[in-house]
Amino acid sequence: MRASYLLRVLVRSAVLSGLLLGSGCRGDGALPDSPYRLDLSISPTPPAVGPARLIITLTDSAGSPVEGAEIVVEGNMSHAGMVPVIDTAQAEDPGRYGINDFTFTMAGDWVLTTRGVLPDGDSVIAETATNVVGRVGG
Ligand SMILES: [Cu+2]
Repeated sequence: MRASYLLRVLVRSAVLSGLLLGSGCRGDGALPDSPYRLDLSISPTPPAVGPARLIITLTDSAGSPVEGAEIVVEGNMSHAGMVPVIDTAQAEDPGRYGINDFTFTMAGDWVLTTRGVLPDGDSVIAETATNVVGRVGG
């Protein structure tokens, strides 16, 4: 399985339920009518239980970085009964946002929902499926 966490980008009124992806590699990023592209990468890959670094890049239709967005990532597991993990990304470089210690609380299948609100009020949503492994070396 490839460690590509690039997923579809949905703009506004995105329906998130039912979008669980079975594999970590899917698609080319944006819906045809989406003016934005939102990519999420996770370090390390695959992530382990505990803190991981998330890097989010946001670009417009011309590939230019989009600054000043408010970006929040919510992690949910594929089974019921888990408390979601929610964290806010900090701007790092133009069009790049990061979370240094997004904490995966359990091994298994996760879906990260990244929501971005742009300065002009537009919103972007992307979903990223990943498998979290047990902590290595205790
Ligand atoms: Cu769980």
